[in-house]
Amino acid sequence: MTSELTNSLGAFTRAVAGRTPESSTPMELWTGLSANIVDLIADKWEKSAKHAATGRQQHYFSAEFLMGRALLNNLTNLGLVDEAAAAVKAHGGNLTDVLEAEHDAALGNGGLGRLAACFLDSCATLDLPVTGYGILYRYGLFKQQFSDGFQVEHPDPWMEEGYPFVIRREEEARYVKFDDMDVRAIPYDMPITGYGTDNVGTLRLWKSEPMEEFDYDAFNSQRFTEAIVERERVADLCRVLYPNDTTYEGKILRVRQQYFFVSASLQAMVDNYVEKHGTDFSKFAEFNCIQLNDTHPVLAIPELMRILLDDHGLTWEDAWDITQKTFAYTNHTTLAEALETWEYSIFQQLFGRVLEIIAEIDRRFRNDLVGRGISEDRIHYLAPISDGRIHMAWIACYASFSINGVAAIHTNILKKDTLNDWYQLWPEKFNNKTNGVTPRRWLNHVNPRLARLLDAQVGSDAWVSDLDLLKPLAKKATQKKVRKELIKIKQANKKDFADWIEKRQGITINPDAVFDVQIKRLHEYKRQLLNAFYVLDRYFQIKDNPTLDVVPSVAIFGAKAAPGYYRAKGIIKLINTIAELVNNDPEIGDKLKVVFIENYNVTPAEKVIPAADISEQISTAGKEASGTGNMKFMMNGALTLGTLDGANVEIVEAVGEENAYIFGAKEEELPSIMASYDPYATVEATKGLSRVINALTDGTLDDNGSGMFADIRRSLLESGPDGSDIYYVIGDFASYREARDRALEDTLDEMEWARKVWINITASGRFSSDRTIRDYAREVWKIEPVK
Ligand code: Z15
Repeated sequence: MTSELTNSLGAFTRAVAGRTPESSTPMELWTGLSANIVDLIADKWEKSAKHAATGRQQHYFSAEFLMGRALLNNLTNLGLVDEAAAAVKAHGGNLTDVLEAEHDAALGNGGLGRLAACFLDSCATLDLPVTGYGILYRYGLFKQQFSDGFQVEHPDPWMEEGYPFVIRREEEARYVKFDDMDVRAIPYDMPITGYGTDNVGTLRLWKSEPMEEFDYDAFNSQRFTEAIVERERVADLCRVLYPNDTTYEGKILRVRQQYFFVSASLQAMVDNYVEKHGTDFSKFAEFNCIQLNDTHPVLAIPELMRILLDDHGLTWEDAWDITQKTFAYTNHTTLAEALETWEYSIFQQLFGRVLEIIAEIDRRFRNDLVGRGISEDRIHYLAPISDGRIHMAWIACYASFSINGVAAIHTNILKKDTLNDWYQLWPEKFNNKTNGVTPRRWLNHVNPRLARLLDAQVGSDAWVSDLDLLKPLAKKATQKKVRKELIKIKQANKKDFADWIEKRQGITINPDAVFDVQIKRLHEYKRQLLNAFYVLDRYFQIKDNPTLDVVPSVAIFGAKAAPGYYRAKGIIKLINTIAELVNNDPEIGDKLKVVFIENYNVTPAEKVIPAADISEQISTAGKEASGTGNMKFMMNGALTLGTLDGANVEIVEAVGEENAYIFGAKEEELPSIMASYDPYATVEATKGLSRVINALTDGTLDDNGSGMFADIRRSLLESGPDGSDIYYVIGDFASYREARDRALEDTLDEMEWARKVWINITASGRFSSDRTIRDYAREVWKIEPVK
């Protein structure tokens, strides 16, 4: 009997590709199958949206949503994986090839964007009335290529071949006005399915278009080219995702993007409110709440004020009261270079009225604080406008009823340092919401072997939407059978990864070696350099003593550097250069290999995480707000080799110190350490380290004359603001080496290692984004599931 999908798939490939499924390419089959799936979702989606709109709603504003692939996720949620495989097969194709044809929707840089994607998944699964709002970037995060070991960036036109998972909603278009241009904002809605529920959420991504498709006058005159240029200027707005993670760039296009998407989103929200409740806005904040994902959408604060004041005639007091009850702000970093401040003159040029409103917020803020007896200096520092700049984080802190950090240690640092003044003023606003990741994608989908073991142990797949069900299984760590199963699963996953990377990059690795993985954006504070130095040190050790008995390991990296971040790019070149040296030395063989996954993204993460033995989470203590990769590795049975930073602290708390490898200076120790830190002397005092550092410039490693390696060396050893090893790479090296050596040795006792692995997996429940979202829903958003 042919299934429904088998019958319908042909109709969809004919519609989208104009071909029979038999002659469709994998990409065409992907498009057809995806359109078919949207067809199957449509009715539930419509119902969910109508239903959610009747009560209190939550709105998640984010400049980034790093969604990755959608098809398999949706097939899984709908319980249609087997049927889809059969349908594709019936037409002479193969589902795996079809799934592999999908582009990643990389509308985000790293942790912040992927967190937003995990949150949407949890909201849908928990039946919560939450909508995401962002930008439909035409180009996602750049594609990374290595050329002679250097990173080269290429554009990522991710939906150019068609993308059925976003639906253009022409009738929901809005106008966004800048002082120098008006644009049309058209929403493209993406359905967000949940696991084991008919509820379907929405991600609304806005695209900019010219006010009128054709300026006929212009087109019919000599101004033809100008008319085209004008069109392009508008299309420019959403053209590209800015590729900086945790760094701020004061580009005018970027602030345009920010205003564009928050203005369009707020207009839609306010219109919906008026439609349901009329123009009495006193209940606006009862029905609507907005979470600001970092400061990128903070312009929503003055923009809501503008809409209420100018479009609906509210008084300042009423509008401000509503605004203060509507917004909640999440901070994601303590790094000073990430704090957004915009030049006053940019705001003057783009949106004078919004600036006027910010100036009034500023005036009232200053009065308010004078009234509280705060000193002039502090007021000046905290004011929305000071020294010719607009301070987005300060506007967020002042106007929001909730301010949260993303891990316990991070929230504490916010309270005691970064946002201490605000904490003193309004302690009740502060709360912690430790991040989480969705176990649907990051366990069930990426690691089917482990998922089936968990099914068997739990007695059902209930753990997929209730990860705390794994907790009582911890005691099975004593069972030999479970541990043997675990070992087999990891071996099989490693074999899969080895095959994948061989096919993708032509590098052969031994699946029996220990897989040690560091995948994240390239940043000095994340200390990929520490990892690279370890590898180089080990290489020298083996060279000095070829019979040295080492545990074979593969150091696996994946990282993109912001295109303008010179030193990060130098570190990429360094890792590739070390890889070249190590991998081509016959004396080294399988003892040590280095793999740099090119074009690291959500999909490569899905391939490598289930295969990892060791999870590198080695940021300088106090610098990584939370980290979320750490949680994905834990769920998949990799042990954390890390500092007491971000959510690592809570991971260690959950598994016990004996089930992780913790090293390095602690956050509270670092200020006094750094006060008298002498990196040069520390190099001298650390066995093997001077050889490693010297290799940067003594001819051992060749940076093709770029000067990048000398720059890295300088950043560590030279004194001055750009030197002095501010991330304490040299200082933590000995302690890191000891911990990593110990972890490698410990893998030799396979059964004992498997015990630790099991403890990690079964303790990962609190790092499910379902837990995080329940906490937001209960404590901040005040929303209930809608059935
Ligand atoms: C970003 O990915 C993060 C923070 C930022 O301020 C920006 Cl602009 C981008 C990351 C944090 O570095 C990471 O520690 C955290 O886990 C993640 O946000 C999600 O909260």
